[in-house]
Amino acid sequence: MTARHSLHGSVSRPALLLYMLFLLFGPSLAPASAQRPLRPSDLKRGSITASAETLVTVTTSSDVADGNVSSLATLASQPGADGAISLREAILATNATPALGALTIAFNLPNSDPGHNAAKSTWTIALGAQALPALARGNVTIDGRTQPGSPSYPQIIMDGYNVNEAAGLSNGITITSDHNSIRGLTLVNFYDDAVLISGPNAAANLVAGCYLGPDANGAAAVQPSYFGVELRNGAHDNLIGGADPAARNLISGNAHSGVMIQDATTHNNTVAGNWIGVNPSGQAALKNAVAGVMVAAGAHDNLIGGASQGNLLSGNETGIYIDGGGATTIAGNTIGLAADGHTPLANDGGGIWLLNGAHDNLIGGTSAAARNIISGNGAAGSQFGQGIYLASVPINALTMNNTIQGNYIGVDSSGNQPAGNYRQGILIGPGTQNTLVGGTAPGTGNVIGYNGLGGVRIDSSGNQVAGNLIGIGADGVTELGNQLNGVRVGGDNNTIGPDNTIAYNQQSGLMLSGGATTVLSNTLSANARSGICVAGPNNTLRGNLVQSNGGGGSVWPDCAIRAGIVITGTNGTLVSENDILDNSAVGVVVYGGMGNRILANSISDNLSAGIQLMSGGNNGVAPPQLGLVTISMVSGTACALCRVEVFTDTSDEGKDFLGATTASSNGLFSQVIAPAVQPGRHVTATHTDSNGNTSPFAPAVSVPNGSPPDPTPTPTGPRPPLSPRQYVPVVTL
Ligand SMILES: [Ca+2]
Ligand SMILES: [Ca+2]
Repeated sequence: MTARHSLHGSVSRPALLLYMLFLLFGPSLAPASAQRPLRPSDLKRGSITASAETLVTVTTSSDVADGNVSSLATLASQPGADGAISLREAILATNATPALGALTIAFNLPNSDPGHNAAKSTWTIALGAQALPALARGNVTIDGRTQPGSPSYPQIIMDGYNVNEAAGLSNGITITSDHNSIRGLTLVNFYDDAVLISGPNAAANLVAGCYLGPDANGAAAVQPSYFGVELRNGAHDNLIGGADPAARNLISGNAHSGVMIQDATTHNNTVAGNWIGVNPSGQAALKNAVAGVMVAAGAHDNLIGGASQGNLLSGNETGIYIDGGGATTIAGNTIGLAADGHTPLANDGGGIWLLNGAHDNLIGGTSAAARNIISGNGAAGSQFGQGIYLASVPINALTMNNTIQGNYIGVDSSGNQPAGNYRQGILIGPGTQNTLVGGTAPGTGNVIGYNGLGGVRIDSSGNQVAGNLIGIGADGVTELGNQLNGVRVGGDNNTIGPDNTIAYNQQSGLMLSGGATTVLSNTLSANARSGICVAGPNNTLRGNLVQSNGGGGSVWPDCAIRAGIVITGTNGTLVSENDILDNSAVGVVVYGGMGNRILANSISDNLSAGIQLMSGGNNGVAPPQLGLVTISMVSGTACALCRVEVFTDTSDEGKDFLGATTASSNGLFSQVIAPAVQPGRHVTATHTDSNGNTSPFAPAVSVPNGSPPDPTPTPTGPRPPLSPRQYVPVVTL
C-alpha cells in the first residue's frame, strides 16, 4: 500500500476549504444549532415532503451545474439548459438555503439516464475533476433510498475516479456542519475519503446504509478510496451505522482504513453495527489495507460498537487499531469471524492493536451484549496475528490503563467452540503498564482458549490478569487449551489472580520467566506440562489450586518438566498455602536454583514425590529426620535453627499442614499436634534453612496404633523452643 497523504496531514486543507466556502456563501454557513451541545440522540432523518422548499430531487447522473442554485425553489424552476437537477446542483442549493429546518436531497433518475445499469439496477454519478461542495449548511439528508427500486444494495453510485483535487481534498461527501444524514449511497473510487466529516461544527451527523469502498454489487473498487469514512479536526457526536440492521454500512476494500478517527479534538463519535472488511455476504474478506477502524493522534472517548450494536470487523489487515488514542470503548463486536459468528475470517495482522500510548481504553464490558468475540485472527505464517496486541515500541508514551473484560478470545460466539487466533490471545508487549485482563467483579472475566501460541503473554510490568477462563470454555467444562502456555509472564511485578482458571493448555498453565510477580488464588489444572513453571526470580505463588497437571508426553528439562509446580534455575520463589494435588508427576520440583521456599502448602496424591530437588536445586538440602512420633507429638532432628513444618497425610506427602516450629541450635525440634492425629495416618516434615532452601518431605512415619496421648511431652535434653503460635501458616523467614 502506498500512502497518498500523511495520516496526520496538514489541518490547513479542510480549514482552507471552509474558508473558501465561507467566501462563497457568506455567514449563512454557520449552523444555527452549532452552539448547543449535540448528542447522537439528536440524529433524525429529514422528512421527505413534496415541498419545493425542503426537498430537491436529483434527476440526472450528470455532474453539470447549469441551474440557478440560489435556493431549492429557484433550482426547481430553473434547472438549467439540461432541464435536470444534478447532485452537485442540489448540494449547492441546500448550502444556499438558510439553515432553518430539514432539507432532503432525493433521487429519481430515469431508466434512460446514461448512468443507468439495467442489469444491476444502479445509477452511477460519475463526478468530474472537482469534488462536490461540502455539506456546510447542516440538517441536510442525502437519501439514496428514495430512488425507485428496491435492491438489497445502495443503487445510487457516486464514482470519484475522475476527481482530482489538491492533496486530501479528493473526497466523495464532505461534511463540515451538523445534523446531516447520508443514507443509502454507494461511494467508490475516491482518491482520499469516500466520506469526510471534519471540523468542530461537524456534529451529530449520520452515515447509514451505505457501501463505502465496494461497488454496489460488492466487488472491489477499481481505485480503492483511502478511508471509507474519516472523522477529524474536532468532529464529534457523529454516528456511523447504528443498531438497526438497515443502518449498517459496508465499509471494505479501502486503501488505508475503513474508518479513521483522528486528532486530539475529535471525540464522542460512534461506529456501530457496520460490516467492515467483508463482502456483502459477510462470509468473505474484502480487506481494508491497514485497519477496519483506526483511532489515531489523540482522538478520545469514541465508541466502536456498543451493547447490541457491534460491528463485524473481519478480513482487514487489523480489525481495530488504536494508535495513541484514549478512552475508546470497543464493545459488542465480532472481530475475526464471519457474520455467522463461527467461521474464521481473519484480520491478518491481528484483531485489536493498542499501540504507542493508547490509554484508558475499554475492550468489552460486564454484560453479554458488550462482549467482543476476538477470534480467528492472524494469517498463517505471520509474525503478527494476536487477538489483542498492546505495546509501545519504541517507547515514546506508555500504552497504559487499558481494560479487557468479558470477551471471548479464540473461541466462537458460543464460547465453547474453537476459533483460535494464530498467535497469542492477548500479547501485552513492551512499553505497556497497568493493563487489566479480566477483573474481580461479576462478568469481567474473559474466555481465552485455543490460541495458536499462548493465551496471554506479558512482556512488561505492572499488569494484572484475574478472573479469566484460560484454556477452558465459557461453560467451565469444555477443553480448549491454548497451544503453548495459558499465561506467560516475561515482565516483572505483574499480578496473576485472583480467580483465573487456567486449564488444558499444551505447555504450562502459567510460565513465569520474569521476576517479582504475584500469583494469587488461581486454579491451574490439567495443563500438559506443569500447572506453574517458575523460571524467573523472586516470584510468589500463594493460595492456588494446582491439580492434575503433567499428563502430557515425556518432556525435559526446564519448563518442559512435568509437575504440579516447576521451579527451574531460579532463586527466591515463595510457594505458600497452595493446594498441590493429583499431578501426574512430582508435586513441586526444584531443578537448580537456591532459596526457593515451599511453606504451609497442602501437597498430596501426586503420582511421584510431593517435593523433589534436582540438579542442585535448593542446595540439595536433605529432609529432616523424624524421631519420636505419637498421635499428638512429632519430634526429630532438623538443621539448626531452621523452620520445621509438620504435615500429616494418608501416604508419603503432606496433605494437612499441622504447624511449624524452629529447630534448636542442636537441630532438635518437637511439635505438638492438636487435635491428635488418627492412628495409622502418616506424618512428615520439611525444613527450610536460613537461606530459604526448603527440603523434600521427610520419609513418612505411620502414627502408631494405641499411642498414648502425650499432650505435655518432656523430651530429654534442652527443650526445643516452640514457635510463638501454632497452626498459623507463618511464611516469613
Ligand atoms: Ca441542471
Ligand atoms: Ca506421591
